[in-house]
Amino acid sequence: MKTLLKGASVISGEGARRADILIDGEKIAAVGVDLPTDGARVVDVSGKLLFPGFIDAHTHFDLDVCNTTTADDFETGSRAALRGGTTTVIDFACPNKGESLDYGLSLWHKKADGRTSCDYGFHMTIDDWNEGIAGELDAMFEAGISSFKMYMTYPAMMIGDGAMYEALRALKARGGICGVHCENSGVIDSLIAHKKAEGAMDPSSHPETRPDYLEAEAVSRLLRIAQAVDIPIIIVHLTNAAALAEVDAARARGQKVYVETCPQYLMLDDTVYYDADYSKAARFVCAPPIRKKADQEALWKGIANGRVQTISTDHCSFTLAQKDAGRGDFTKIPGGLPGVETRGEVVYTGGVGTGRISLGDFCRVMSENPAKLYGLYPRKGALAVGSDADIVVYDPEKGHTLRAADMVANVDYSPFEGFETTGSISQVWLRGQLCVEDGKVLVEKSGKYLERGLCTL
Ligand code: DUC
Ligand code: ZN
Repeated sequence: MKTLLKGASVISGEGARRADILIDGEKIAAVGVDLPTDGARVVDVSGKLLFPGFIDAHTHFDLDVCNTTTADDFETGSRAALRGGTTTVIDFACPNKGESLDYGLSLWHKKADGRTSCDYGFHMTIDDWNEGIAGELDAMFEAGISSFKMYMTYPAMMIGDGAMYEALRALKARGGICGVHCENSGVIDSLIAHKKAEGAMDPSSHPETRPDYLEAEAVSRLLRIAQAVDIPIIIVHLTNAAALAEVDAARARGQKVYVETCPQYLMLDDTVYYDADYSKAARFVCAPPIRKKADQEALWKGIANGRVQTISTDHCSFTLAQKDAGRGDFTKIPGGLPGVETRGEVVYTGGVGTGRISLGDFCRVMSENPAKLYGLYPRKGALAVGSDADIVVYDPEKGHTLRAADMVANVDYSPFEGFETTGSISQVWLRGQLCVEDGKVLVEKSGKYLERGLCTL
């Protein structure tokens, strides 16, 4: 079955060009001006922008956090992703300390296989370092896992500097790459203890105990550890100008560093934590926390001048009832925000819509760079002959208002409630199948597990 998407602008990291796209089965068969119909079904997409399906390389579906489980599992989270133009997610398989990587991988396959509506892969979390884990790395690469995650905070998951050095050495030997959550755990714990002693238990204590410079300190330390290993590194969910300056310094001494940020750090500021209504403030609790307006601008500039490579969501959703667990103790608020359903339209609006970034920049951070970074390019991240026909049809003229009530994620609020979008997603194609049209999800659970190769960015 052939389909011809006719009359749109096709976007790549280089910018826009007028072209039609011919889909044959699951793949793109041709891209060019005025392609012949040749018996294909013709879909008129004139006036629209065609992007390679968005890739969200940072989701947490069906994850146990803070004595509860995320509101979105693979079924609801991936359906929300697809509705928002995301045709590939890479979620974090997360064995507990003491469990094997193989156990973690099998568990994540059980959570995801047969239930996921977009294509998916897994990063593997390394929260322990010993001979057993080291001995499992080759099998992880054979299973298509080429990227890993380590934490510099959260006692249940963090790994010390020495262990991180050893783990990075082992990854380097295999061409692997690692994303790291950077926050200074020890000082944050002390700041929390002081707030508790003062009786300052509201959500506003959350950002005050996790300041930007303690993220920057961890970024700086991680980058020196990566320097000792001589390995490229990814800073996940980087939030602020001081942390980005540490990346600039490492790059100036010749290190390869990739930076990911998230829509909440680009679009929201820390005044959200000071609402007198507990429920309104608690819904924004995530780590690292949302920062200042000046940090937003630094991140947008970083995208425009190529210092920030990708925007993922860190989608880790909890209902307002789950967020209620922290009334009277901000440390008990489960940390994380929903965002997988809104990333495309929010980033388009805040970036392209305001002129802060170009269409090419948008395509790079949403699709092309994550595909290269995580070993999926050019199967994903490109509208090119032979690539999977994962296509977002974006209508730049038809804005709308974001409302949680209209969304399919399993969560009763959106951090972007009431946000007016510039343009909207009108269709989403996954491997040649029209899966979303005008906000309706037409096809579910047809996602495939992706075995990934090495980073090519
Ligand atoms: N931060 C959050 O807020 N939630 C999930 C994991 C993380 O790093
Ligand atoms: Zn995360």
